[in-house]
Amino acid sequence: MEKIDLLENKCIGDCFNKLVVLNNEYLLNFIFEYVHLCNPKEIFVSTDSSEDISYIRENALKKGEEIEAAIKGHTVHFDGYYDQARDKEKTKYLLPEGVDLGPYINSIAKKQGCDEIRNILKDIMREHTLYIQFFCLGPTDSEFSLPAVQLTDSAYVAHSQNILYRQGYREFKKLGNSSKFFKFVHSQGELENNISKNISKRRVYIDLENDIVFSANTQYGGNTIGHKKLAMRLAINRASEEHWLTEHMFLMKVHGPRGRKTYFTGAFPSLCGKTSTSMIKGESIIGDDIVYMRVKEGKIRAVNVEKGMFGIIKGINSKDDAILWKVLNSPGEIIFSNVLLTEDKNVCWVGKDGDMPDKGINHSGKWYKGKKDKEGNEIPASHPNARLTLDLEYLDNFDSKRDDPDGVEVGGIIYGGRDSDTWVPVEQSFDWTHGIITKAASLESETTAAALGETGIRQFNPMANLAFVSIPLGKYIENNIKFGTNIENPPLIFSVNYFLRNSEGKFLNEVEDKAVWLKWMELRVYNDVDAIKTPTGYIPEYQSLKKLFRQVLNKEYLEEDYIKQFTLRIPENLAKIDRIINIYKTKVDDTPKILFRLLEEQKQKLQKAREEYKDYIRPVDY
Ligand code: OXD
Ligand code: MN
Repeated sequence: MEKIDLLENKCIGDCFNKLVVLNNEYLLNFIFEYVHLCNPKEIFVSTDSSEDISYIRENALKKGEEIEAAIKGHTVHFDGYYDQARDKEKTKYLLPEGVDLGPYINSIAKKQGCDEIRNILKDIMREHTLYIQFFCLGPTDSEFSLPAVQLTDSAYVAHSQNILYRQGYREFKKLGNSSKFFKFVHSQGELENNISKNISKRRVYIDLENDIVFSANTQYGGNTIGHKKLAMRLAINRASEEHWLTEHMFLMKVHGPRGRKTYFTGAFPSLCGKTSTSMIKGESIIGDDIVYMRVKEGKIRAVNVEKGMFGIIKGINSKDDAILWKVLNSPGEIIFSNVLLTEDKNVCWVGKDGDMPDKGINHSGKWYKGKKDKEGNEIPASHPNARLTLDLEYLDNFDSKRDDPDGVEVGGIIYGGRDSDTWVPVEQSFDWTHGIITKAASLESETTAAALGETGIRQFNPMANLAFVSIPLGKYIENNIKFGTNIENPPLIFSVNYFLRNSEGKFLNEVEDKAVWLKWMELRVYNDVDAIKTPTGYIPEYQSLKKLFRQVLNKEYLEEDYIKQFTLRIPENLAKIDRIINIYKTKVDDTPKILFRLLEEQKQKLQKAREEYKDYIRPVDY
């Protein structure tokens, strides 16, 4: 038989048998189809065994996709100069005729897109080894578990996945002859100096009907690590069908008075403080990027979809990030990407303690201080989106509940973005629906280096999830509203803003202040602290913050700072509501009516307050 022969011939050692014992005809057909199309030189199939996991890591080094650094276990990988972030433009949904997901969701006609990607993938792996890996998204043996298979010809991608996701070969054994799993096909394409050469043919195409994502001619993790943002897009669709949620959120434990423990999730766009919040000193981390949430016995429970961190390294230093700093300076399995590697194999990045060396290797090749790119821009020593990839278990603040099959009960949900002029640093919504509409669905954020394109532009980014939403936006908002409305005591919903500035453009808060906001939110979950009711939500009283600043940061918190930070900016808030209403009216189909009603109500409250007070209301004036 052609199928069996082809696979058997290409499989290294006993790899073919590893596929056969899974006893899944559908899986075998899927693998055959893409082996036939991509035509790899050979195939390695990974089980959950430590030998298989090591084989992949060794291959990444042997093939030059990673370079060993000075500290044991540390390796460095480079993506191409123009392949440093998620490619939003070339990431498209393959939609059948007649299906339209709205203007925020980039798509291509299915037939045309399939033809295009098949052409690109044809024989693309002929010089490469294909790695086939099995993972479980969410904890294993759990209602949350989603099995997923990855086909990739990059040992770096395969290695990253082994660090970031729970092994799932055993889950596939349990699955039997089922077609219900996610599938990813990735090829880095033709290489030049180990860098994807055909960037103009970079594509990420998503087939929701068959739960497959194709990714080609790219190496950057956000475009290639199937189980991360590619799976997230499939899981948002799956969650919508099955009435649960997939969100772009951290999951952490906040420690309250008398040993109280409360779990929070938080949604922030990439590079806006999600990882740093989940890493706040004194608290514990379960995850820093993606959660699944389900309602179980009247409570919202959440799990970390991943087991590792693919975090931004820029700015990490011994003072602000002591836990990560320690890990980054100790032996252990860590992949650094797009950092600066010096001749003596030290890893450096912008914002690291100490002086930056003036030469080394980085994402531009041989680098020296002052080097410019083709466009005449000075090349920084490390890319602003340079990353570290490690297992969360390395962290001293790791919370072992990460792998609990039941997940953890969520007490509070936080939404935050990069907002220089509108929201106060922390605010609680009036209730679930008010929070989903005026905080989550109204989130805006200034663009960052995590996606290609200009940075610093204010953009609508509901739930910090716009880049990954795979269902009509109106439906996604409605799902979020419904999710908490039938629950007796749903989690409280908060907004935070770490990026508020004064009229001279100066930040009004210190980086570390978020630790205080977190403790205040924890107290609010139990009604342990009073708050001031404003037209937009509940804000802290000065006295409670003063006390918390002393307790948490041992810092004197001045009332004049509090006033500047918590002054309600009515013109900015009104302008924001108008922008948001306009977006939902003109660009989103089937927006739930309640969204317009609540935003209009909020507008009226703000207008009334403006008449009563003035444009800017100080918190001490209520
Ligand atoms: C990420 C992203 O890498 O959102 O997590 O870009
Ligand atoms: Mn993310």
